Amino acid sequence: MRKLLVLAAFALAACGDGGGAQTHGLHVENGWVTPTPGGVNMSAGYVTIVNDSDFADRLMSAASTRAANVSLHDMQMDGAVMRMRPSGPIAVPAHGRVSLAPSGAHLMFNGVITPFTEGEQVRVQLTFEHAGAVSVELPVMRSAPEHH
Ligand SMILES: [Cu+2]
Repeated sequence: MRKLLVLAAFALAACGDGGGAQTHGLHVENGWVTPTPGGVNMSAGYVTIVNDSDFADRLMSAASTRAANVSLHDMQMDGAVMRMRPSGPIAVPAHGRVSLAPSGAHLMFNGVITPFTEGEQVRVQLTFEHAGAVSVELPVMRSAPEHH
């Protein structure tokens, strides 16, 4: 019975979906990706995921037509050295927010096809366990945008 109620709530949330990067009470803000100067074909992307719903969700994967693949990475200390490595799904608590930010979790673009240049937007599809696919346009910036 509880499961049915949860499903009904998701259906209601879907009806209220205003489009854009908001799905099931979940939205993405302050996103950006780093430029790929001179032959570099890797980029890091950062987003803040805001979950206004009563249900926890998880970011499962990311993809973009601009790169061969996009993976979820985090940073870990390896002795005295900070290294990045693939992470599992990124949990987004109910009524919570998670920030992917420099020195922490990020989206890793490998095999960037055409360079990411400052001032343009890179479309990225984020796939959540419950909210499904959320498409976002992330500006190419050298450093994090000001928070509003
Ligand atoms: Cu990485």
